[in-house]
Amino acid sequence: LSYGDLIRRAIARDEFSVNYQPLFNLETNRYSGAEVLMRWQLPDGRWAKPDRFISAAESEGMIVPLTRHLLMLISRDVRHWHVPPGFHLGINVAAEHLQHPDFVQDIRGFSAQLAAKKLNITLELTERSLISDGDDVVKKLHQLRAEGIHIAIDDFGTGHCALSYLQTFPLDYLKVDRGFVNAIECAGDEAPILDAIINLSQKLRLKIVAEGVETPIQLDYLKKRGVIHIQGYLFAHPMTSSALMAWLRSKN
Ligand code: G
Ligand code: G
Ligand code: G
Ligand code: MN
Ligand code: NA
Repeated sequence: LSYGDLIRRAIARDEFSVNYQPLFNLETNRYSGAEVLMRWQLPDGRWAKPDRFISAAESEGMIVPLTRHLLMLISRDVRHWHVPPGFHLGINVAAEHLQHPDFVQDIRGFSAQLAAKKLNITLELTERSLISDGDDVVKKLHQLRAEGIHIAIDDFGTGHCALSYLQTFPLDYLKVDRGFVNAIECAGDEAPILDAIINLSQKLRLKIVAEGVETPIQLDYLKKRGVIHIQGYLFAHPMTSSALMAWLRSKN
């Protein structure tokens, strides 16, 4: 069996599940959303590595069916959620899905299923996915934004991309890659690239999310520079849907 066949069989056997990593908002001092992260538990109980099976799904033409399956799994979870209106849900979208003719319809259908919860759905795109078919993608993103979907650039700063795309595409958030946050190791450290990204986001009126925040020193650095949205192990690890609900009940 090819990796693609294994993924197809695993979808049929319901072996995929979803984890949610809470995002903390320093303005409200509350958890204000979560990023969706896909998980695959093999029949022998081991967990497949997400970066491995996701890149395999991409190269074997399975990322679109897998992401559609993921959207179904999320809907199944969210039905049991009690969250305030505007709670953020970040979903990673692969380049190939963005280019797919049914992309807008897939997201629209998903959003319609969850409409009652009034979530703030944010699609996390990589810089790489914006390179090809630019005009077509711009059109799709405008359509979705007109329907209340938000757009984030994931792993910002790692994409070998000309920055001009920041003015071409309709965007809401930059998620600064955790590598730039990791540059802050000790009190007194400077992180010039992180500072530049924060300044850039302010000039462009984009909101910024800091990823991979692991230490109080990093948190303090970000706080001092006005970063509001924080994601990282310092606050919360990825967790199951029911653990997320328990987390929000006890922390918010
Ligand atoms: O938990 P972490 O190891 O989950 O994720 C590893 C990588 O896999 C990250 O780059 C993350 O963005 C990606 N990833 C996790 N879940 C998904 C998903 O549902 N879709 C896509 N396209 N990527 C995902
Ligand atoms: O590429 P993307 O940003 O979507 O990937 C998210 C990945 O980052 C997931 O694998 C998630 O488990 C991981 N992650 C989340 N918070 C932290 C953190 O504080 N430190 C590290 N090293 N990884 C993190
Ligand atoms: O202590 P409490 O249950 O309120 O903390 C909730 C979560 O928020 C914890 O995971 C904690 O790490 C995180 N948290 C909230 N505010 C801060 C802060 O200012 N500094 C640090 N280090 N963690 C914080
Ligand atoms: Mn992401
Ligand atoms: Na990222």
